[in-house]
Amino acid sequence: MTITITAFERSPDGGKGLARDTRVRWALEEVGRPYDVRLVSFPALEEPAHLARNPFGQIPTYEEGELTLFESGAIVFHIAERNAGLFPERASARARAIMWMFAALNTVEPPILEFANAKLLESSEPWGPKRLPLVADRVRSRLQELSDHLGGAEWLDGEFSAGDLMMVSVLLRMKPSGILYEFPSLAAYVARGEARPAYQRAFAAQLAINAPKP
Ligand SMILES: N[C@@H](CCC(=O)N[C@@H](CS)C(=O)NCC(=O)O)C(=O)O
Repeated sequence: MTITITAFERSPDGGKGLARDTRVRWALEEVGRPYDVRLVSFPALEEPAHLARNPFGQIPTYEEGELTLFESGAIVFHIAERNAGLFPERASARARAIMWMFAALNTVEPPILEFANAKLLESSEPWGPKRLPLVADRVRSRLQELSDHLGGAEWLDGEFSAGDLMMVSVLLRMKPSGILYEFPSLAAYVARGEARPAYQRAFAAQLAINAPKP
């Protein structure tokens, strides 16, 4: 069955791999499933054809036969459940991999998104420059906790899993600000994720679409 995902026709990050189709591409590459990509412009996100795939008018989406999914977490979960390679075999280890996926999306990503919004959308507000350091410190406090947990381990819980895929994907957004590098063990963890051949292929595929054109 052919898998089709949606991605931005032109991502605002210019190919840094921060749009959430990259995590879905990465998951598909890890499990060795080929996929097609439907590119969507910003206006097309709000058109009925796309709203039928995702009522919130966002990417990524995932289509396979009669199944249509949105939410990158649900999509990666589905891929991990249906294909070998992203969830451990033992039930308790699998439950913990799922826990780490939720931790990435529900505990670590929210302050990171708040920081991104404060930087990109609110910096020209009169209160923007005052708020940014507060939001940055909220990110730092989460990253410190995560770094304390990770210690010198390679991955969050034994072997690489969908939990790491999601956590690395979320942390990547803190590279441009430099805040990630305040936590050397997390920076090394992200670099290990980026070094995986499957990530490299996913990154290259989105870059081929989004790299600034001369
Ligand atoms: N929670 C959703 C968030 C999806 C999301 O924010 N997608 C962004 C691109 S990374 C988007 O489509 N933005 C355009 C918009 O919201 O209009 C997920 O994880 O899939």
